[in-house]
Amino acid sequence: RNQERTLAIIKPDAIRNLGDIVSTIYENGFTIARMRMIKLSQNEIMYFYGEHKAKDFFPRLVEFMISGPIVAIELVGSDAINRWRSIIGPTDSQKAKEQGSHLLRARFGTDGTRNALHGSDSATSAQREISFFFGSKYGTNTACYNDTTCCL
Ligand code: YYY
Ligand code: MG
Repeated sequence: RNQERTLAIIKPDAIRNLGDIVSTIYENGFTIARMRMIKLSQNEIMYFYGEHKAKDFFPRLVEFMISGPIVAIELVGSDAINRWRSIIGPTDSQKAKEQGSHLLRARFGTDGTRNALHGSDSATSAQREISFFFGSKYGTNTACYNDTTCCL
């Protein structure tokens, strides 16, 4: 009922916790449709987070996200978009720690940049972000692998 898809990302600071995070995903009744580990280029991260390019934290965010591989996960579940965001908690991991030690950003994140996990914020974002990493169901993805012009 009300099945949705959303994009989760395990960020570079939480890759070592992949196992615990996958367990938590299934404990919360989600299904993993697709998953891939990838190290994105600077241009690819800048494109992915394009909505934030004018923010003061953008350079810090980009540097962090290219510091190591990430794991992109297409999640399926009821009310998946909002429910995944409530499971990870607020953007700032310190705030997450105040709200509850079970929150994934409380468990695995450090601060407002190194926050362990991503979750799409709307159906429109989810569709764009899933396509970025996985493309159409059977075709190739639209993410640019080698700094090609689609990214900037
Ligand atoms: O959706 P969410 O990830 O919770 O936060 P956004 O406001 O979309 O920001 C995206 C990303 O940018 C956030 O996960 C960490 C980083 N960031 C930051 O480094 N410093 C901030 N003050 C705000 C966000
Ligand atoms: Mg966001």
